[in-house]
Amino acid sequence: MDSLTVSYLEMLEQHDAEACRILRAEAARQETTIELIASENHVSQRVMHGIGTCLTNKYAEGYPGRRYYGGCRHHDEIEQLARDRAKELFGCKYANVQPHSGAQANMAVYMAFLEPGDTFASLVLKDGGHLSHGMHLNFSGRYFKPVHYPLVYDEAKPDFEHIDYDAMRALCLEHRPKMILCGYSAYPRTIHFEKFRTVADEIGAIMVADIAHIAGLCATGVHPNPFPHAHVVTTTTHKTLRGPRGGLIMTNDLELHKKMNTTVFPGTQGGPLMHAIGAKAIAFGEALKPEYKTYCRQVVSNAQALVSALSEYGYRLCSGGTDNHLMLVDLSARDADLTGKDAEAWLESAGIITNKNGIPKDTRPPMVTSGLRLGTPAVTTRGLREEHMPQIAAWIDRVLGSGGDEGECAAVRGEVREFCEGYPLEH
Ligand code: DSN
Repeated sequence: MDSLTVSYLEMLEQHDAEACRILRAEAARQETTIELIASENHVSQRVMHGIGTCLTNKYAEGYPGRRYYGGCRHHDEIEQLARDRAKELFGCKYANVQPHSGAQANMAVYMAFLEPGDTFASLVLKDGGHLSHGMHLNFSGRYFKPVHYPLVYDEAKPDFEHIDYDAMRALCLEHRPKMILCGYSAYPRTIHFEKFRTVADEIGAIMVADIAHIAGLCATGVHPNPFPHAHVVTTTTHKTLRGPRGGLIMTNDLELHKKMNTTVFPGTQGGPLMHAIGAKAIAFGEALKPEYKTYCRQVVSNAQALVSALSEYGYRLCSGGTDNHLMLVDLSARDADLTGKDAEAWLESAGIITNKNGIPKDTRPPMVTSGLRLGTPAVTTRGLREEHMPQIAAWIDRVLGSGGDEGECAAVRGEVREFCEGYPLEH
């Protein structure tokens, strides 16, 4: 735990022992477990405390220079700083840093470019897409009409379980969506943004890249940047980007920018979370430093090392491996009866935090699944390197191979706890 958090908790204890106990317990959980959820990270002290500032006290509806409340001078400055740093980071002309989350960013984009009932193209959730890319219970599936492009499902093909770009084009020519969405939550391979743009131009559609997962990799050139191909880029700020929880929308087109400013506020949000915007500015500043690029490279090297180590135990990696920070493990190749639900629970009891995840053609429901999604952003922040990945794979296999045996899980829990002591969460 970092020193500022320690003093904050000491102070809180005097005023609210109950809340303090919960926060201490969560801090201890994070300290003593290995975090492999691909969408999570450990922020720096600067970002952690950057979100708990006096900026939270202000209403600042509107945008810098045009607010609906007085007293916004410093809020204008911090929002402009966040915007400027985002633009520099991704090499684009316009940024809106107000979305409260990635889903909110996407909602503003849908509202800017689609009318209710309009068609858009995306990847389906179980193939690696996101809730806000057309899931039937989400606003995106309820008010708009998704058509889903497929992966390559033919095992004999070298690009098995990669995006099927030819089929994506055919689907778009048939349905003529107004918007083509790419960028995913559980897809481990490089995204060829230019192929989406070519099809978007053919049918006069808007091309949107939701880079929530890979934002940090895109910003540092470790994954291709969606600019200049995408008309619009949305992202979260808290995954590989290692900032506070939040969203971001970017574009190179002034007219699109103006339209989306309106659909963020007043379209879908009220007062911006200025404390979160302050922390975004700080996080973007960190991401502009050379050491962040080294970090992003290491994230991918660690993911590839974990893929190799898991393969040796007989696990099948969907899409044949990874080019980014995450991997999707098909558990059925190791044990046909093993579900993602059990694997997640057993690993958690051993101090290894993961999430169950559907795999392409999964026959099990989303709360059960046949897959496990793993990612390396958090462990890399913690200082782990390629040489540590075989140990993590060995722990995973011991737990899963034991069928969740309580004694074995407890033994691994002890080893994980001891290991974590060597990599404290202060950075
Ligand atoms: N829930 C996030 C993830 O885990 O990928 C996506 O929003």
